[in-house]
Amino acid sequence: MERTLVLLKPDAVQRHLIGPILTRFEQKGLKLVGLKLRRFPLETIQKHYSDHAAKPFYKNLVSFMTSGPVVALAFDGKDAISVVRTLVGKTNAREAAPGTIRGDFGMSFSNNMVHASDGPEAAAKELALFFAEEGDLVDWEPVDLGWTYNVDEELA
Ligand code: FUP
Repeated sequence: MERTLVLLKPDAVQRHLIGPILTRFEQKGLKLVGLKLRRFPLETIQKHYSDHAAKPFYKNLVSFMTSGPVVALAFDGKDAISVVRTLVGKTNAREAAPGTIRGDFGMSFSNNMVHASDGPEAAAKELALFFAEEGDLVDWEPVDLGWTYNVDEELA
């Protein structure tokens, strides 16, 4: 099982897309283990995008991500990191495939609604950043786990 971080960016919140986007992840079979609506502090967003600090788009990116509330989500699932990235689609929403979240809901490169961790190292760092408090992440067992997966084959 893997755990990954998703952010619903300020454009998703402003455009009333929290529900439709969350539904995509839930219906896929990912297990929601963390959910927070916050205006995250500037330092949190700067740390989150520290890999991009030298890039020309960094300033706009940080300003966009602090321009309104963001929803932080944590999901568990088999291969959750790549499963979520596939659901989200290409960075430029205009080029993202139909059926993906960006492909179905957006028209922009920068206002692309969703962030998703791009690997295990990033996921660990980002989960620690956005779900740092005791009790932020909730472990529970979905009753349909044995229908979502073939438990013997896939979760052994
Ligand atoms: P992604 O992994 O698809 O979220 O994209 P990146 O980590 O490469 O980039 C992070 C965010 O920076 C993107 F969601 C959009 C923004 N960005 C730009 O605005 N311009 C660029 O040239 C590249 C990224």
